Amino acid sequence: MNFPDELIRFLRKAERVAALTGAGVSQESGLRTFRDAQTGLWTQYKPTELASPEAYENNPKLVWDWYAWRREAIKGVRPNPGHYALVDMAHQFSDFSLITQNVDNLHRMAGSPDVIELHGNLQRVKCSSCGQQAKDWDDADDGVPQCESCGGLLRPDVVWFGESLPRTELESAVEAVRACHVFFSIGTSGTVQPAASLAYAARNRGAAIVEINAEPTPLTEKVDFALHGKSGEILPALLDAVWG
Ligand code: BV8
Ligand code: ZN
Repeated sequence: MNFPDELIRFLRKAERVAALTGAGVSQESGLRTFRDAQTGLWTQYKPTELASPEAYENNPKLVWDWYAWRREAIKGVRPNPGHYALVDMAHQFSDFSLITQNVDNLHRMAGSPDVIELHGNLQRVKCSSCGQQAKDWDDADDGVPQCESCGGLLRPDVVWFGESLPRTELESAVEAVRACHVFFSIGTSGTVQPAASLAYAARNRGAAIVEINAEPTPLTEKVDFALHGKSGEILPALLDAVWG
């Protein structure tokens, strides 16, 4: 796999870098992306229908079970070479920020030290009333498990459509974008806001934008370097070409 000399030169001298990842980086780990149709008993639902406070209000058990099913589904899933390449890439720059839209915990599992999780994490569960993190809960429970402090119903600690992003994470992401010389957009269709705006904010600050994605996206025509293909193949090859 060869890369433009200009990109290689640029990365060799870059100091501050930010990367935003989406479901595409987990696709080679066997996780379907949001674009893919739901599988199994969830086929009749669209993620946007279930990942919302309204859906949880109307039918907490259905939403709880969907997330319990997703936690179960990722038990056997492991990071892929793309996740590991991002762990290595972080050491090549004086300042590297990894921002993810994914809730699958695979960046942490791969060893990325600080991951800015814009949309939360499937492995975390909190109380829908008092917000306290739940240490453990019984997934087999036939209802929705309750908070041990206040008895409120538990919910996944993820950001639903219509919910605001956690303030600290969003501020860290905006800070990283403000300062970066290079911004990677990896495995994301750039359809969900405000995450999708980060690339444009970086571009407006004069950062070079590198897109690594299986197919073109609305961002593609605005980037400096568009690398189309699988992130699990491109990222390790890029690491090798620049710092090999
Ligand atoms: C908010 C956690 C303020 C839950 C997620 C109308 C117009 C515009 C915006 C809105 C609107 N109405 C509402 C909004 C805002 C809304 C939004 O953006 N909606 C969209 C659908 C239009 N956003 C919100 O609500 C956000 N909050 O705005 O707060 C507010 C407050 C009150 C009222 C209004 C606003 C909250 C958004 C967070 C939602 N939570 N996840 C869960 O997971 O269950 S979003 C979820 O979907 C993911 O986290 C991710 O962000 C998104 C999926 O996107 P991608 O990751 O990009 O995945 P996708 O499948 O789309 O693309 C994958 C790409 O990878 C593809 O391009 C594919 O080609 C590529 N690929 C595949 N394989 C590979 C690959 N690339 C490389 N290698 C491969 N192997
Ligand atoms: Zn509680």
